Amino acid sequence: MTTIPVLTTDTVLDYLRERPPFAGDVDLDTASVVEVGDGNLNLVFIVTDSGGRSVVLKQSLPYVRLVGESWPLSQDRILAEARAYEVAARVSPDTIPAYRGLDHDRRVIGLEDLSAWTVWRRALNEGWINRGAAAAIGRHVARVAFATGVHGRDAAEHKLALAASINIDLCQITEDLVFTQPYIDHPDNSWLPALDADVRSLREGGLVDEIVDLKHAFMTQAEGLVHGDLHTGSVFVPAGPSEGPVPAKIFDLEFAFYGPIAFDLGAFFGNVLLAQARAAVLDRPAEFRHWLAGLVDEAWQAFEQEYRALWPARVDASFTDTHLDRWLRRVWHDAIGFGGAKAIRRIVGLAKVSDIESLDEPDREVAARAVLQIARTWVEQRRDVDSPAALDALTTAALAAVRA
Ligand code: SR1
Ligand code: MG
Repeated sequence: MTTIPVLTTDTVLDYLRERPPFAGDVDLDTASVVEVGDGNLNLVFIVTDSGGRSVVLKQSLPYVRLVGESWPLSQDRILAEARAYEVAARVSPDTIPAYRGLDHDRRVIGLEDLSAWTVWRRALNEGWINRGAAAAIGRHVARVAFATGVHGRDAAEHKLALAASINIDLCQITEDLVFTQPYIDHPDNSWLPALDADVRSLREGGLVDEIVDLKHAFMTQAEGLVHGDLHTGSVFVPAGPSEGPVPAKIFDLEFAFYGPIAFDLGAFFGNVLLAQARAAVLDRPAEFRHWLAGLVDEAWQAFEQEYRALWPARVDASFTDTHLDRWLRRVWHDAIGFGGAKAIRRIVGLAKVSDIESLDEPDREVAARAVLQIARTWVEQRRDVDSPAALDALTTAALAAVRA
């Protein structure tokens, strides 16, 4: 594996002097640099000048940051991210940070600085309401799905783009961490001792068979370009609570590949469940809990509405309206299943989430147990849950028991 030299806070300004397009209108003579990457994989630098102008640079490290150099990982993942930003910038520019392009040689991309915004997971942890952000996610997924799938794109172009977008290493991470490791004895798994019986019971009954069905769909259902890791830590919202609707900006696109459209929606649903479990054990105000309970509906309605609005522009008229209805129904059911799988992995496997991990241990135990139980129901009963209201009824009833 070729290793490309990594940037440091000391070398970023000289690097930008060689690459004026990234620097834009930032005055490099007065600029300072901070490294702010708090994700699991990469370096993220913010460069800010004395006039407050700024730019973000993201560079892939040659290893998994969360684990260290013992887990090498190709820096080519930034190429997948660049491809995905190029598509999103074309079809959904209002739901991503402004994209400034790729430096292929150094595996760096340039992005708009959104550090005045907040990562949505942090806002949810604080108990802030951000109306409209889930709808932005639904619209984003619909636009990218339609533009890159065979409904909205010529079949030959779809096949060529699919072939050019394989993302083997990062898909393997998801296959392992989401669909395999939580259900076997694996050294990267961990959970509270009090949850031992809960975790062991995941391997009993029919859950594993359902999970491998979802894994198979993830590995084979190359419908369109998906984000691949669309959790609430991959979304910026304006900082602080808000009364009116807010925009949302989706970032961290390095897991992008041609996969099931339901996977991105499911990733979001599963992370809403994690936020709901936190809100339940912390006994957050009813307004916040009710708003959380409506996020799956908000995202799904926006997705369906946007996709139906795009439908008249489909490139192949042989796709009937009945096919659309059936396809949407299948995406809905699969999204519930993927949501359950994505929630379970955050309790059992490598790469936990602050919604749960920042709770005191007694609350963490209760919240984690609730997530496991509800997520299992989502996976096992997904084909019988016909609407967001039905999913919410199931989830809210289980969470009420937690609060009681
Ligand atoms: C080893 S990477 C662990 C996780 O970080 C990313 O955010 C993905 O969710 C991945 O599964
Ligand atoms: Mg990420």
